[in-house]
Order: sequence, then structure tokens, then C-alpha cells
Amino acid sequence: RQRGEAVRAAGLGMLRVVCLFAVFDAVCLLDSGMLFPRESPSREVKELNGLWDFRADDSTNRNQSFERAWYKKRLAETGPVIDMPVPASYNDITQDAALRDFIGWVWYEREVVVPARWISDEGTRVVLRVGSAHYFSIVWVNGVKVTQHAGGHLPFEVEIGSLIRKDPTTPCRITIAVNNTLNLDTLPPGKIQYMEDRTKYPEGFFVQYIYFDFFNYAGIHRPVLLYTTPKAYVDDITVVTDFLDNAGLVKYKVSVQGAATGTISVTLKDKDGRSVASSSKPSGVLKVEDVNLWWPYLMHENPGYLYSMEVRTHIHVKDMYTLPVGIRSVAVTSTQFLINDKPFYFHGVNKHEDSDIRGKGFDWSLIVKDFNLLKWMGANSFRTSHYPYAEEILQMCDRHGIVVIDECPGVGIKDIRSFGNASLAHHLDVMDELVRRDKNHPSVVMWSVANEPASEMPPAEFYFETLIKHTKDLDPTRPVTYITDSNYARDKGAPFVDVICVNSYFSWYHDSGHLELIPLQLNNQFENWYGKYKKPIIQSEYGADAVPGLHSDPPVMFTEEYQNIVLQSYHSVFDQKRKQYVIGELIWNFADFMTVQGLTRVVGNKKGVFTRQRQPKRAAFILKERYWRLANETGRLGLPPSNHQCHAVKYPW
Ligand code: BDP
Repeated sequence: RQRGEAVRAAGLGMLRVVCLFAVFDAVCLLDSGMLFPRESPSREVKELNGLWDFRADDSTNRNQSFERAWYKKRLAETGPVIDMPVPASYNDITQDAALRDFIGWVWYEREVVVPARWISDEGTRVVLRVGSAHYFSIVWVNGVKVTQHAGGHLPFEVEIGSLIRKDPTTPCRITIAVNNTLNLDTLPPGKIQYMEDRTKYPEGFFVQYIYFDFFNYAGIHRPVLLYTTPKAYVDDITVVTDFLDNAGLVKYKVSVQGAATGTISVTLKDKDGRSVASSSKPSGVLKVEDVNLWWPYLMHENPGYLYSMEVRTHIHVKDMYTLPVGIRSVAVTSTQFLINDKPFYFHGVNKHEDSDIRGKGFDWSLIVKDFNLLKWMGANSFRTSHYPYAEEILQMCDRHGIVVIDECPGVGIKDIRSFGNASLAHHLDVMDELVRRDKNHPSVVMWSVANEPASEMPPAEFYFETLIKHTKDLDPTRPVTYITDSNYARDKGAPFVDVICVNSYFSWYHDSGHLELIPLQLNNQFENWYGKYKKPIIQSEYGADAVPGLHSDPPVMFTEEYQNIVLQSYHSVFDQKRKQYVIGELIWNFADFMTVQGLTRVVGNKKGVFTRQRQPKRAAFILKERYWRLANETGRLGLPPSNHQCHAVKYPW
């Protein structure tokens, strides 16, 4: 049997290597790259994080700021401003409930001292980059509009050198207006409704409806920075990796802007800085003998191995950019998910970017704490439910070997109008931006194009066929999925996905309180989906709310005991089905998180196995025990037996 598997895997390997060469004909309409800004001998980075001036436009028509052109002068001259930290959501920073729940334009402004050399040196490009701002942003520099961007979870940037050179004596005033209004064509979609009954609502009263279960935090969520490149610069790099026997293959393509490609050099270095392969061509294949593959956490004693690809241009002024590269392969069969030809079982979590005070604001302390918790509990993977997370988080995943299902913000596509052409066009754009940003991360092993859309509606078939085909055209090397909760027989998009991802909440949203039904219902769920589609299945969400410290035996909903029994009942079915075609289990949710106020939420969603402050509920220990056991059983180290005792895969106790 083992040999059979090996032969099949070798066949897949050859096929993959052939596919590898077709990959760069991707159909992305974006005309520039979005490399993560990094310092190098030719590039400087200046962070603009800290306090910005802030003012919300709370005029009745929500448009006074544009009528009065707030961007033309200093924000403080238009009216009262407050301090606002960047990055952070603005919602929970003040004591003002109106700002917490604000819908409309908010304005951020900051004056920046630009280093004199950046201004005097005409050969320097100065780029303003926003890591993310939710949802729609317009940016001005010294009162001149420089760019705008739709979408809350992906970066955008613009070159501003010529503008700041116009009058080097004026400070560089950056104004960013951000609007969090969601409509039927935004991603995620939403709807604004004006309330007309004057006996109940004052003039102009409106409500933002959303169809997703997390607080619609807004503001500048990720770092804002200025960075430089020379005029002729490395604009984009794409790498696709594989291996044959013990040789790693790195197919790469470099695009240079601002000059004909000219001479470039590409050097791949190992962790110790030794060159292992090089080339002087803008595209090609680097061959790495005795390769150190990129392995997931707990699948190898040395997970997350990264090479460094140094790309240099040698056109009058030199540019240099270094890209971390992990060499690994990904493939899917009808019953397995393979990483480096070895079956990989996802035992992990769903997360949110969410915490007290900062909301969805980027915070290194929180990120490092979360990674420590993930590793403590033996999680080898997570899904970026329900939107792309900060690039810095994916870099952590690359380095620590945490496997990622990378999800776009297609959550809450429930209204039939959100399946129309405008919505689809925007969704395709968002996938372009997402793949452009995340394509080089070895940790990203699958794209998820949506969460729980109304996939039974007739237009869903065309919508998902188009969306998934487009995503595969962008990146033929990774499987594509969307997350479903609907009836297997009516799901219009399922034929197009590579892996079936199912969410279910037995004994919670259905048959509340009937824990005894979980085995029957879960078993049928798996049999039905597999029977119909013959594709591997991930339980992409399951769980139950537990208010920390609330106890009851026999268990009652919302107690820690009830959450535990739900988990354990699911686990016993997973243990049968993972021997067949179930390839993963992701708990909903890693930590409690904030939602809109409503009858089913007691200060947010309490399905976390950690509290919002990252303290464990009892369920965290149940998962910890299970995940370490799974790691020991399914980790498949691929090492000689003596090495199986290595520290990384032993029980921590
Ligand atoms: C799922 C959604 C998730 C919710 C969860 C819940 O995908 O966003 O938070 O239900 O209700 O259906 O807890």
C-alpha cells in the first residue's frame, strides 16, 4: 500500500512540475506588483504609525466634509479634531457610542517630515502605502487627491515623489478619508436602510444592515508608511516551487519597472546565507540540490524553512529586494490533502483580527501572543475567516510553519442582488489583489473565495464557476474552495471547488440542547457530501458559545461543559472519518470576538476556546490534548523512526 502511495505521489510530482511551467500566464489585470515594503541597501522605509488628527463627518447628509473640502486645509481648521492611533479601529477608542457605531466618512490627517534626500534626489521614488483601511478610502497629499481604494483588508499604494517635490518648503500633509458604508456590491455586502416612520425614528435615521457575524470595525487598520525605491525598481516577483527527489525547484519571474529589464541577478541563499542557486535572467528555474523543504509545524523537526531570494537590478542605479521563499508542493486527491507528497491533516482554528480597544487594528503583541497560543495547543493551521489578514501574520505563518487557508472578504453574500455583475466584477478584482499580495507565501496552501454564500440561489452557479475559474487562472498551483453550510444537494458552487469545506452547528442552531444527535447528524453530513462530490472534506467550522466561568452538569447551552461535549462529540466522528476522506477540523473560534448587538450575542460571540483576552476556557485544554495527539499520529515526519522522538512532536507533558 505504501509503495502504491509513493508511486502515485511520484506521478503527481511529475505532473505538478509540468504544470509549474504554465503558471505565469496568469490572468491578472492589475498592472503593478504589491511587494511587502522591506528595507534594503536601495530602499528606505518610514513608518507613519502613531497619533493622527481625526474627525468624523457626522453631518446629517454625511457629506459636509466633501461640500466643504476638508482635504484642502489642515483638518484642525475645519473643526474639532481628536487624537486617533494608527493602526487601530476608531470604534472603541473613545467613550462616545455614536463614534463606536458611526457609519460614514471619517478623516485622518498627519503631517510628515520627509527626509531631505528623498526630495532632492529626483532618482528616488517615494511611495505612500496603506496596509489596509476599512472600507473605502480616498487619499490626498497637500490637498491633491493621489489615490482611492475600495476594500477593507488589502493594501494600496501610490507614488507621491513628484508632488512633495513641487514645493519642498511645505510639510507633507497626508489626509485619508475612510468610509465604512457597506452596500450590496461591496465585499462583504451590506445594506443601508432609512427609517421613515417618524413616530419611531427622527429625520435622517438609518441603519446599516450586515449579513455577517462580526463587528464592522473601521478606520486605518494596518501600518501606513512611506518607502523609497530607485526610479528603476523591482516591481514584482512571483515564485512557484516544487521538488523532484532531493532537488528543490523554484520557478520565478521578476518584473522591473522604470527601465527595460536590463541586467538583473537573482541569488537564492539558505538560512546560513550561503548561495545555493543563482541566475542572471528575469525569469527561470532555480535548482536547489539537497533541498530543505518547507514543512508545516509538527510535521517535521525543522518546520518553516525559508530561503532568501535576493533580486538585484544593475541599471545605472541599483535596486535590491529580498523575498523569503519556502520550497514546498501542494496537491489534492479525492481523499487527501498533500504537502510535499505527504498527507496533511488540518488540526487548527478559525480566527478573527479582533481584540479589546484596538478592534481590528494591527498589534504585534497580540499577534505574537496568538502564535504562542496556537503552538501551545498544537494547532498546525488556520483559516483567515472572513477576510485577508495582515501580511505580517502570513510572514509569521511562513516562519513558524502554520498552514493557512487564505480567505477573501466574501462573507455574507446572501441577497440575490449581491450575485449580480457589479458584485462579481468587484469580487474578481479582490481576488486579483489577494493573489497578487499573498501568492509567494509558502504557508498559504488554499484560497477560499467566500464564506457561507446563499449558494442554493440560481445565480450562484455562474457566480462561483466564474470566480473559482478566475482564481485558478490566477494561481493554478493552489486548490480553491469556498465555505458552505447549505444543503449538499442544493449547493450550486460545490462542483467547482477542489476541497469541500463545511460548517455545521449541530445541537446549537439546530436541535438546540440535543447533544445526543451530533454523531448521527455529523456522520450523515459527511456521507452525503462525500457521496455526492467525491472530494476531500474539511470541517471548516463547528463549536458552541460558552460564557467563561458558566458551569452546569448535566450541560446546558452557554456553559463550558456544553461547549466541551459539543467538541468531543464532533471529535469522535472526525476520528472515524479522517481515516477515509475528512482532511481537517478547524474549531470556531480561536477566541471570543465582538459582534453587533443582538439577542443571540452577549457582548459578542462566545464560541472562542480562549476569551477575547486570550485566557483559556476548558475547551482549549481539550483541543490541546487532541491536537498534540493528532500531531503524533498524523504528522508523518518522514524521518527514520529514531527521529520520531524529536522534541517538536512529543507531548509537552
Ligand atoms: C457561522 C459563520 C461565522 C459565525 C458563526 C456563529 O460562518 O461567521 O460567527 O456561524 O454563528 O455560520 O458563531
